Amino acid sequence: MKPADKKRVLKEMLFARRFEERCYEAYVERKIGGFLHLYSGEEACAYGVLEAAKPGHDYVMTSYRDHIHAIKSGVSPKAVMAELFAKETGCCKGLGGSMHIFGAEQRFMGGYALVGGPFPLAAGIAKGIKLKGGDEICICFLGDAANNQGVFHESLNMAKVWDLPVLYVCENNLYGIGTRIERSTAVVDQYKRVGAYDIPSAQVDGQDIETVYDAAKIAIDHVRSGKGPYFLELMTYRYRGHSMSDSNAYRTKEEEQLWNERDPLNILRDRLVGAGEITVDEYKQWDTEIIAEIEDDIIKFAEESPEPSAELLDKYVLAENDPWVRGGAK
Ligand SMILES: Cc1ncc(C[n+]2csc(CCOP(=O)(O)OP(=O)(O)O)c2C)c(N)n1
Ligand SMILES: [Mg+2]
Repeated sequence: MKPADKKRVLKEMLFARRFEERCYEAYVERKIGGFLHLYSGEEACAYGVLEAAKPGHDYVMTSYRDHIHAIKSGVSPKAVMAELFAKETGCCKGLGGSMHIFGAEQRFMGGYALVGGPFPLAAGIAKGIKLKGGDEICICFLGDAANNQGVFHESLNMAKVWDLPVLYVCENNLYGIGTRIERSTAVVDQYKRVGAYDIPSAQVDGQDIETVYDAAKIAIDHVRSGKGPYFLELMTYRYRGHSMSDSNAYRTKEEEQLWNERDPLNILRDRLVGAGEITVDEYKQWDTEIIAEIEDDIIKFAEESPEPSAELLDKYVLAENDPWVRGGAK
């Protein structure tokens, strides 16, 4: 990554952190309802991989922990926040909510509530790319526990049989809700599991964005050059509970402390400060500006936007009523 890109992406990750923290507050204020899964602590995964990809050209999908992947894919933060506030200006007109962020124009093909649901969908998109002969790839981010779903095996098997242009990214945060990986999973190193399907793979530190970026470059080059699927495992940690309804009582303070010391933002910030690329004051200034932007621009927009009108209730139930579907997928 070039120094200028490192600076930009650090600022983007800081934005993501503040965006998610503000979501937490808005939930406590009851401005956001339903489920809310936050990504704080895992930012280097989405930013590192998507920095190495071509968002808007490549297709991206993930689980319910989806706000930041959508934003890095190009969905406007205002449209994401308005969606969380269930407002008509949201990216799904306020009808989807946190787990169902979508951006057709940006080729962000969704957050999904069903654990493992995106495995076969991503293979399907990749099959479509291959049939059409484009150089796009499909990038599917999912958690570690998702790999215990049957569709993991079915999808990876066919992805290899058909040598599909799909990159599976496993964000291994060591937990599926409150269950630690050793208690649910026979082979804890996830990258080893895809050897059963002859899919190349790697496991790297998901807290250091430069490591993630370098590993993602290799993975993406492999997939884009027509060599078939790749599986990238990123070792990471979420700071908050699984969702807002999780009291997060199953992890030790010592474990949390260890991961806090490997904060993805601090790792990159300290490196850039050490290299003289930024100063601590400059970083603090960014922080102040980002917090203000989120409040004055994004939250204000979401608060002031109208609720979905009653006419919208059945408009998007059938695909044939959706203008985007009628117009044909882009
Ligand atoms: C098919 C299905 N089974 C169970 C659930 C309940 N559930 C929601 S999240 C989750 C754990 C998923 O953990 P992981 O894949 O590691 O992702 P993380 O939340 O850690 O990012 C479970 C079991 C679900 N949503 N869908
Ligand atoms: Mg997990």
